[in-house]
Amino acid sequence: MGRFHRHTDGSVHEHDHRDVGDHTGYTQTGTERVSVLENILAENDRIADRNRADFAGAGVTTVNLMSSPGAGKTSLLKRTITSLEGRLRLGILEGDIATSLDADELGGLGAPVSLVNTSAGFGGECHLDATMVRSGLGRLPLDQLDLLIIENVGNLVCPAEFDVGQHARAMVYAITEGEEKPLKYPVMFHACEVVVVNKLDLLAHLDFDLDHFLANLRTVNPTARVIQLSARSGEGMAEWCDWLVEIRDRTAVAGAAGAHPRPHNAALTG
Ligand SMILES: Nc1nc2c(ncn2[C@@H]2O[C@H](COP(=O)(O)OP(=O)(O)OP(=O)(O)O)[C@@H](O)[C@H]2O)c(=O)[nH]1
Ligand SMILES: [Mg+2]
Repeated sequence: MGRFHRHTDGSVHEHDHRDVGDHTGYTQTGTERVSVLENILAENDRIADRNRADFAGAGVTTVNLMSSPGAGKTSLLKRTITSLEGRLRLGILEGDIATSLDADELGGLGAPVSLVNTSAGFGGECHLDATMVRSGLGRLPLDQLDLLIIENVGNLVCPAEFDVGQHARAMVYAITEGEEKPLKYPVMFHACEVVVVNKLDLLAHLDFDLDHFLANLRTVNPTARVIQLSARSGEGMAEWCDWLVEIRDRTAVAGAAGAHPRPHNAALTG
């Protein structure tokens, strides 16, 4: 899938404004490309709204967890399943291009896991979209869950561009990735309300400048909650789990009031 995205700019526009990029360089197919991409996004949003309605009907809160490959999503989820035991009934939708490796790792820990491989009928896409998520929901006992965490495909770009019906987006960033990543991949860092800064156990062994990273993050997302964590040592897990309980409580209250708005979307023009 080529690079495109949508941005919501409520201060200027009264409605969602789609930005599918400048396709004039494609002299033969520019117009067709724009309209195909707009159709794809519109269809995705329709399915995302259906997912959202189903989540509301089942009373389940959904978090879309994203990161670049290897930042530590699965490691974080393994600890999360055991840490939340007795507090929230958790389910996992595991997204990967191929293999059941992560789903197998997470299975048997006490949470139901549904695997969606994008190579199995979805063209091997580098992200989950709303239809892919929907395809995995039937394998989960949604009405017996409080919280569903979607482990998106490892990729620092495309996953942030697709609404899958989630209540909140969170990301894992590993300190081995370099301080400049928020500036180079602003859509992802901007889209998330929580940034888990992982692999802190390695801090003493790297020349990573945490303050520099945090300053870069603040330039693209001044309000993101930062949770410093090590999925290896367990440091920071309590704060992460408290946030999950908090988002669960927040959306449950909104649900009781009948409010299920489409959440804030990736909002940077490229
Ligand atoms: N030292 C250290 N290693 C970690 C930590 N978290 C994860 N790792 C290691 O980082 C590697 C990748 O972790 P995963 O949890 O598989 O990362 P992921 O984001 O799920 O990867 P993909 O699903 O492939 O995108 C593994 O070797 C983990 O053991 C951490 O906090 N500290
Ligand atoms: Mg993983």
